[in-house]
Amino acid sequence: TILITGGLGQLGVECGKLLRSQYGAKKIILSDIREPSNAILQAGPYHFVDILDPKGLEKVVVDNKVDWIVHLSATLSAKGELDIPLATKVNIQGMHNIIELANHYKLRLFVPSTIGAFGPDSPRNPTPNITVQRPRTIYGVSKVYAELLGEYYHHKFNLDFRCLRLPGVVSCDLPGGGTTDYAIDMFHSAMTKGTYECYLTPKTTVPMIYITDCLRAINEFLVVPTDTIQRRVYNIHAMSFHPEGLAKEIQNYYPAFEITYKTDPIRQEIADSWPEVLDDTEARKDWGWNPKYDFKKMVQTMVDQVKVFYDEEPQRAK
Ligand code: VAH
Repeated sequence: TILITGGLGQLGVECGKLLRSQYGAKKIILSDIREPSNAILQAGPYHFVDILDPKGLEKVVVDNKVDWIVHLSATLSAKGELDIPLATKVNIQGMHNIIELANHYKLRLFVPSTIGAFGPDSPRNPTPNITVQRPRTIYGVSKVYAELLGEYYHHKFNLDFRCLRLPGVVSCDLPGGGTTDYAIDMFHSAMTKGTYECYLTPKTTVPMIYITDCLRAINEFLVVPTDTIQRRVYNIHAMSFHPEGLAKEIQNYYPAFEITYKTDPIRQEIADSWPEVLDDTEARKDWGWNPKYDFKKMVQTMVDQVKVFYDEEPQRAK
């Protein structure tokens, strides 16, 4: 059985769907600390579990004979800068609880890291797997902690810890609290308003990945035999783009779409400290990582997805 924490989040919901299609609905438990929709409840097991409650976590693991944990709960970059104590609790204490549990029951543990685990002192183009990591967000600091803790438990206790440093994930579902969310917001605004006021400057370039590629990477990496992976933490890369480039591509579908700019200094400073391109040579060599969505295919797919999103529930466009 696989337990997904952050099961109601941007990655959690879609990750649940993918893993259930692979292993069967009953084998995948979504958990979060929010009330699930009826659709979520009908799709398969859901448990209200707080990663800050070790006993509650342990009960779900024991009662359901969990053997893998996909730990997606996190306070993202921008939200973390507005509530450092929350980000510290969720991303650091939460990670500690999860890894202690995984080690106690010898579970396979996947935890995503991020381009945000690098900072202004790291090489930006490309950013290698191993380099200086001095992130300037509590989110980034907490993800470096997660990487280091995971590698430590692997070397000390042979815990099967696996981690992928993810680019900004583009998906129809709005995550909330990220710095890369502009890319998602732009599609929704292009469809519903025809204009978008971007909080980053036109040429701010960061690595991005379409959610289908991101979840396929996690799914494939989860089953790679542990002795064929050379490292516990890998960069994966798919594409890099900036707001101006994205707006131009969207105008191929919405010719009247207009973008304006009103920089948010907090999120601009975060984005400027992040890589522009991740070097993912080793992931490609060691376990066959290979993205299928390039920039144009991602935009095409997102335009179609956002259309469905509003066609299904027109009131969402209010
Ligand atoms: C954020 N979307 O913006 C997340 C992600 C790489 C960025 O970690 O914080």
